[in-house]
Amino acid sequence: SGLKTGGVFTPTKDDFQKVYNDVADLLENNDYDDGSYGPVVLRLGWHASGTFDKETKTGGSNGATMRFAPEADHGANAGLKAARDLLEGVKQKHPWISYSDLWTLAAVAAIQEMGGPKIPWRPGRKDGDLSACTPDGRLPDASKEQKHLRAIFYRMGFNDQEIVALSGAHALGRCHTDRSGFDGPWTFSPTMLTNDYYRLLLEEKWAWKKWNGPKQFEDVSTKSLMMLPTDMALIKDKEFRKHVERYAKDNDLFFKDFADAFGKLLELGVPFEKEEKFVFKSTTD
Ligand code: DDH
Repeated sequence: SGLKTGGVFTPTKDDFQKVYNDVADLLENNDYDDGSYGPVVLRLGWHASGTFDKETKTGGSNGATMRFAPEADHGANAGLKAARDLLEGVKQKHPWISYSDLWTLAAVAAIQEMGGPKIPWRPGRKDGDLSACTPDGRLPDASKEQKHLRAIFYRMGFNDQEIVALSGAHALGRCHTDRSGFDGPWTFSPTMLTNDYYRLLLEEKWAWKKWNGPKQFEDVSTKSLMMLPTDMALIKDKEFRKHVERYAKDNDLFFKDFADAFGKLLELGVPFEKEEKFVFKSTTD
């Protein structure tokens, strides 16, 4: 466990594994959504990181600025309070960890505990203040298509293949009418990470849902699954579609590329002092 040198606590890998374990213990909960906080905790890590702008080197997970009103209230972050509140108990128990390290580590735990790949992770993020909040509009708008996707993700420093790999996270969780306005899950197993998102995109027949809510697609056969306009853009666009087809055929390839891209996402703009990354034990290992 951590060393105390001159009153300063220096956490070791074991200390971070304890944080991982405490997060993992909180995820399963039959009173919440589909029985797990995993998807919303993952989304917190993604939205904390996905504000990065490579030109100005602003945004990203360093700072955990979503704690503050301007950023917490951005439309894209609606509902993420559930995840921030859940993790507050872990922060109280391990006060030495920064919120920005905690939120990204928790996203790693969520992925691994929902059957996804190991995501090597390293500490080093420091919490910032309100002045580091990013302007609204840096996260993707689900009503748009490929041009917007490229503008948003190229700004972070991702390419087409990485955009498609990251989007496979929509195998998990669901849309909530009281958060984004959209409704429903993308897959039949929203608490288990698989390549089903890609398979369903290609194999199901999708049509506009007839309702009063924002424009979204539903699967024609069961009408219980959904796709956002940005999801459908991945099969409309030839370059994107190529990767959807690769991941639909090969779950191992998806896991590998997802782990690489997600690991990169969590590190955007963070001035790390150390190279060493930790691979956490999952509770099922
Ligand atoms: Fe997403 N996402 N996401 N998403 N996302 C929503 C839910 C979840 C977009 C829009 C939405 C990624 C990319 C995109 C997760 C992870 C990731 C919802 C519904 C909308 C809308 C929110 C709600 O109503 O509660 C758009 C647009 C994009 C895009 O253009 C690419 C990425 C890259 C990830 C990731 O983690 C790497 C997860 C998980 C959820 C489910 C949350 C939940 O509460 O359940």
